[in-house]
Amino acid sequence: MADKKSNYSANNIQALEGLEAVRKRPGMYIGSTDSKGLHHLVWEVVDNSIDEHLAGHASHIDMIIHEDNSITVVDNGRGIPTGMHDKLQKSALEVVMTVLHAGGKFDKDTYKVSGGLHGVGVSCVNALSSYLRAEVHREGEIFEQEYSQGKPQGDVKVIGKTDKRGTTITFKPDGEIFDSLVYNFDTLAARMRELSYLNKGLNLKLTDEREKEDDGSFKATSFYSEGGLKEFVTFVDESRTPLISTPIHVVGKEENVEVEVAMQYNTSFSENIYSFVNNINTREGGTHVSGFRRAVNRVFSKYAEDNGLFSKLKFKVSGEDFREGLTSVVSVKVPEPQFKGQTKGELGNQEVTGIVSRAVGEVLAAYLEENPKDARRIVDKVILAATARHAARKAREMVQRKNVLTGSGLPGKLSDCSSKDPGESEIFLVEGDSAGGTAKQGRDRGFQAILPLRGKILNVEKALEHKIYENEEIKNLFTALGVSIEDKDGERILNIEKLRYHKIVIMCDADVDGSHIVTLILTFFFRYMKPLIEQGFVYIAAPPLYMVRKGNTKVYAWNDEERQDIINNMGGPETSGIKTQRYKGLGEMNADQLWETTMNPEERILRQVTIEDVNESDRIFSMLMGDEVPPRRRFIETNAKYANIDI
Ligand code: 0RA
Repeated sequence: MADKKSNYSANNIQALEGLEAVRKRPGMYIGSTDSKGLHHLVWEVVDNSIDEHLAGHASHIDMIIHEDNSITVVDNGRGIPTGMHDKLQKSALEVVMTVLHAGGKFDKDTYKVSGGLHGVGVSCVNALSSYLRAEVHREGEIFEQEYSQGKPQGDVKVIGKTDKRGTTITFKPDGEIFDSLVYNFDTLAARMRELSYLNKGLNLKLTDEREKEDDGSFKATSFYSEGGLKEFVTFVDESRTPLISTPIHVVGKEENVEVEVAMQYNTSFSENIYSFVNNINTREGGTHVSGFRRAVNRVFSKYAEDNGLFSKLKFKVSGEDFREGLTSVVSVKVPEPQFKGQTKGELGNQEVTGIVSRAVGEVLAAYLEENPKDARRIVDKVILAATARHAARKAREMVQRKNVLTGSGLPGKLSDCSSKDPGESEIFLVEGDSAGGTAKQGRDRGFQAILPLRGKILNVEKALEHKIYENEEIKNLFTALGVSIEDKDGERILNIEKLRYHKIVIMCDADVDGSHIVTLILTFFFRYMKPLIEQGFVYIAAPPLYMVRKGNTKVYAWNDEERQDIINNMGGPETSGIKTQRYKGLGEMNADQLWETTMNPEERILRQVTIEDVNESDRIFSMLMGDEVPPRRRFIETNAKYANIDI
């Protein structure tokens, strides 16, 4: 990579705010001080390295997780400037590291990740680290400065000569700030994989010094993508069956906005859009996604009309139908992005809609003309989607009308609670009638309802939609919960205004079968009642695995460690004085025990189901519940305990 003579001068950096503010209110700057915030620190540093890549100056980024959970990020960019800052009479390096927002705008022509969503700068990371060391290779010399909680521990020192360029940042997150200090390899690796697809030609490497491989080397993984977004789409669709031979690829540029899109149709029923602005995942979409959808609707509608392909249909084809089974990655680079929405995960720049729509429309129209066979296959799929949606709507209306006719419509199997206040009411979805019976005896009927479900509920991932609404267990679920699906402008909307319980608790055996059933139920919620998960109404009960008994004393344990501790505390080892009972299922507990351990709000453990990453969850559900066996086996092998599905 050519080392362009940089036009940067140390004086371009403006001093803004002190770092005390960051330590006082870390949440304001990095979102939270939990594990999410902890990982955010890494991305703040990496974003700067990515900016160097976007500006054409860096080809390699290495990340190391050290044994003590400190992190090193190495890049071969230009290196943080080290010259004297006139106004502040300090090295620019010190200014970048200790002054909030100092790392900001230098050359406006380049797209900056760090000007986007994250953008609080590497000085924030410094403020929130008990220790940080910056090493810069620049203009033949190696510079170094160390800090503690953002405060320099000495001046910038020259510690040697070098023929390399780049920046190395090592930091240890401050235990006074963060609740959790342990980095997750998979979380870091997943984002680095994503970054490699988004930045083709960039080499990324992750090393974990906490873990050794069999040959004694540290656990490590590297990412590099030649094909960029096309490979991204192929990767996320690995467990789906493609409809066309290679993904459709769009590259365009207008008014300084760069557009890149890759899209692939598959035989599944869901739409998956991954969208990015300056490499940042925009989970709530925005103007770039609107532009993409607009182009897909427009181009396919016109193509189908022009060729008379919709002429026999007795109903309208909706936007949703055009996107069923469509996986796409929409990535734009915008010089000055505006982010909106609750989590600032939505692009607001209006001009981007038209730019993306034009770029995608042009390529897509040409593609359909040039590939008539693929075009036909896609249109057939769209017609199928429209037909299925029509049938599903009819089935749904039948079920919902029947409920109106039969009065309250509550299922006979439901043992409802007396309270009518959803805010205090809970419903337990229990596997099987026998466990259902125990739960019914054990519950507090004032606010706890029980709905037994037949063993394995329908795998909605494989069933046709109208079959789903005709399924007895699923009908019961809809009516018991008081929610319904309605059509609005051809899109399905879940109406939860009449939701009857604000805690929906899935209660299954703590074994492989039980977790399979939990997964089936979660798949259903994820596909058809996602807002209930998003709003935090869905939980998983955690029944104990063991009861340790000594005389009349009974203590429950939720894992092997706890069990051993209890045995030790009772003066262990296990004898006929001290005995462990392994609960294989809920059915082995009597009503009192079930109440005491799993249902009583004072004692129980409930795990709230959250969606951290919609797309990743989608991928995992299709894999776990779909047809392809090898990816599922791989997933289960790597996540096995029994697989704890962490969505
Ligand atoms: C300020 C200005 C320039 C680069 C950087 C900061 C920079 C920061 C980080 C953080 C990690 N790696 C980094 N690489 C560069 C522009 C420098 C120039 O124009 O020479």
